[in-house]
Amino acid sequence: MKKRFEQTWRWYGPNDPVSLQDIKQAGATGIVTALHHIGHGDVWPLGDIQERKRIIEESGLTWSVVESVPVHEAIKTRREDAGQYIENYKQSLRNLAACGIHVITYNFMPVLDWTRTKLDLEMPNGAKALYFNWTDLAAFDLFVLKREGAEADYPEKIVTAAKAKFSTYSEADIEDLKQVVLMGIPSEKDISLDDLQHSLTVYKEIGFDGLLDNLLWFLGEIAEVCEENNIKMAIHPDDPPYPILGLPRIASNKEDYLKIINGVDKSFNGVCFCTGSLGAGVHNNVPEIAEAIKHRVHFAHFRNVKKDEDGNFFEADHLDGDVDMAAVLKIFIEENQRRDTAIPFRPDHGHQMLDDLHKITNPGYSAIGRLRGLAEIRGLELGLLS
Ligand code: DNO
Repeated sequence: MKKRFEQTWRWYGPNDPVSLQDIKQAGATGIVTALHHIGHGDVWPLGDIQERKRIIEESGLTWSVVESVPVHEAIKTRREDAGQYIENYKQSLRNLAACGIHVITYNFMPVLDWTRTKLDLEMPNGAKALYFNWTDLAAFDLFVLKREGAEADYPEKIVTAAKAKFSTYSEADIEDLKQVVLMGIPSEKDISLDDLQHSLTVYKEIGFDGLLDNLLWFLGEIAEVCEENNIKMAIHPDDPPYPILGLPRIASNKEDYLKIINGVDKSFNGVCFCTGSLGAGVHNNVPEIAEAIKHRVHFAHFRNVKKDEDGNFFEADHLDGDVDMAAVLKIFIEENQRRDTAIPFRPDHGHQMLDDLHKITNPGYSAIGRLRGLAEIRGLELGLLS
């Protein structure tokens, strides 16, 4: 019998409006979660991990993947006090491994995690999608953040459009845009404009090469603990896969990923392959990237995007965007047959649709849109396997 992927689902913990029971009904068996109540950089206590695991297992599910153990800014910037944060990170990894949890997602994006400019772009069928628009980002950058030299980072056409658009914004529009751009992970603290401004100066010094060095240094520091505890680290791509707001980004395309996996050439050092994040890059050929790094993929996010000629994109239905999902799946299905344990994937994001339109949901993480995505991907996998 051919091996199938492990079907997982991101759950934000006991406060997530989507319950573990809902997730079971969607057909997933694995949970992807994190201890969002633990401050970035602090050790994840054994007791808290055990408690979360108990809740998940009581529902008949398995805690398969951690997303994420956040990497503290002190490590990303290799600040003087970074050593303490490395020790904490290692202890969190040991504690997770002691509970039987071995796949850890993380990212190395400076300051901001994923970035969008609108969370409720209405689709022709009335569903709502997440959206990224360069003109809005430039408007934020130039007139809200007021970053020095920002104009030079955008094509003239975008600067002109941003000026025109910003002049029509009300106070409320500006506040909305600010909130959306600075928004972080639900139930974690959003970043403030002041923090962001401060970080811009720090990262300007570090640049692309410095940030890549810091990542490889971090991986080198945790290598022994990962190998001893059979931990698999999975770096999430930059989302979107471009330097934004003048911040360097080092996990945006095939070349970046090859530098990362070859930089610390050990099997623990792997990738969370996100088709949506990589697919947002106008020069990224997602199946080609999958082919190049499939051997190091420890976890996958399946999601789709549709881009326009300026690189603006919205999140499309899972099988209906620019990414050829069948081509990507074929590569991972084949890879999965070579593995001892099935590759876990989750349907990443989904449209807010049907009943969820009347509910308060976490942007991208409402139940029904993801249920649709999971069902479509599961069907596609089965079809390709037969
Ligand atoms: C967005 C997610 C990201 C991702 C983290 C991984 O929905 O894909 O938030 O979980 O960047 O560290």
